[in-house]
Amino acid sequence: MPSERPPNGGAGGEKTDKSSLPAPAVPGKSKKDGDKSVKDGSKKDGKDNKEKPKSVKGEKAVTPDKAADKDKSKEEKKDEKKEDKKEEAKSTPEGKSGKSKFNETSKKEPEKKLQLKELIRKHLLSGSVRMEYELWELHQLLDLAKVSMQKKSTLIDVRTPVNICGDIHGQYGDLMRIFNSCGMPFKARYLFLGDYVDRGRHSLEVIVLLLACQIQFPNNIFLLRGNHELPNINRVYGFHAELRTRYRSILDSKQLYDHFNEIFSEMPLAAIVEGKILCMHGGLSPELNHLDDIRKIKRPLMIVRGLAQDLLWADPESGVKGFQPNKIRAVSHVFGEDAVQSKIKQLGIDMVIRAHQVVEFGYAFFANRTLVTVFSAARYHEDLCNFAAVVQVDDRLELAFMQLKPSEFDQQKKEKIVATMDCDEENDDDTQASNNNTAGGKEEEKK
Ligand SMILES: [Mn+2]
Repeated sequence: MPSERPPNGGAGGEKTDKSSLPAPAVPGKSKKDGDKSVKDGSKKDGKDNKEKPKSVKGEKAVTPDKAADKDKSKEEKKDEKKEDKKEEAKSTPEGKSGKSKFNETSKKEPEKKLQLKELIRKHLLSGSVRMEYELWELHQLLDLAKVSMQKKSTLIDVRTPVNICGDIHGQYGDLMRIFNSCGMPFKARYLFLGDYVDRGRHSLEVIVLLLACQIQFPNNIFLLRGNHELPNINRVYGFHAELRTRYRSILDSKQLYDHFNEIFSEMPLAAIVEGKILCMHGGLSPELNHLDDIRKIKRPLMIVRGLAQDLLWADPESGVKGFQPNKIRAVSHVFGEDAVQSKIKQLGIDMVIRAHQVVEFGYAFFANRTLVTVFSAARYHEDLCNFAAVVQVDDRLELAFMQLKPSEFDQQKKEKIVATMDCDEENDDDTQASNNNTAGGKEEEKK
């Protein structure tokens, strides 16, 4: 079963753990046509149909994450200690006054200053290749990111047009494909719904590029927190191991890992697009009765509970009445169609867009199309063949869906067999990333 467990109960940080595979949590009747509120035209062109993955049936949604509650206490204590020090870190991003505890590292090269634009340029020009980052530049980036996050409300206001992306999970190639298709981050507006790290092989490239863009283009790039931006999760599911592998010194990698999680704790938890579309990583909450309930949540949050926890972890589920305990994840809630309908009425919004579950075509509807699940990591697991998708909201609040196809699936499978026989080193096919996808048809959203 898909499970994300705390260190003691878990698989020791193996991101490819087979046990973390599909669970039948279904975010709804997404493919049903003829709903009055939205016309779904996006999958009707022959191209898309041709490319449909064979191996995934129905609208299976994977809930890869299970909560990791039980063994938190150690983490919590550590985290609390950290809180004390945090005050000091609110200084200038360049850390000239040495306020951040991470400046030890940057101090070694005090004359160097992060060239943010250059960093972004380098990423966008090189495509999806692995980058080399100096420790001091990462710490400086994180200091800047912190200042930038702290300026934002826990519920951020986002204007249209906007591209809304679900989980990326270290699939840097997919992030590049998204930028190629929907527009470069200095031109187009993006809202990311969290889960940048873990599982994929390039968590660092994904989170570095996105943080850099958010700092450089604060009115265009918005990042929300996902449940993988929690230390008890990203310690186990890949991010921690990636840093350890790339920065061999235990002290260096620990400082870096802690610094990242400090920034994650400052991330906003939800967004509201033009006052009408509520977006978050997980889902709704019985404790969400007014949008101000989200605005009132104070950050940093090292541990999430109650409303914040539901925003990061909850799932929609067919057949459920109201809110029920989320048994698959062992944390937070599942909520039924009735809960979506009553909450959107109560909150005075049109609809909800969230991520957090793998869906076959990259997006799926729920509750009479008043909720959309979007997932932006294609072929998320070697046994899956899911599309990635991006929800594009235009000025009239109409939705379109851009899909990235797992088109190389069969070919890659063959190559993998050959590669294994040759004892080949891993090679990144990500570089093929191109916009070999089609924008979906226009979807009209109700008023
Ligand atoms: Mn998630």
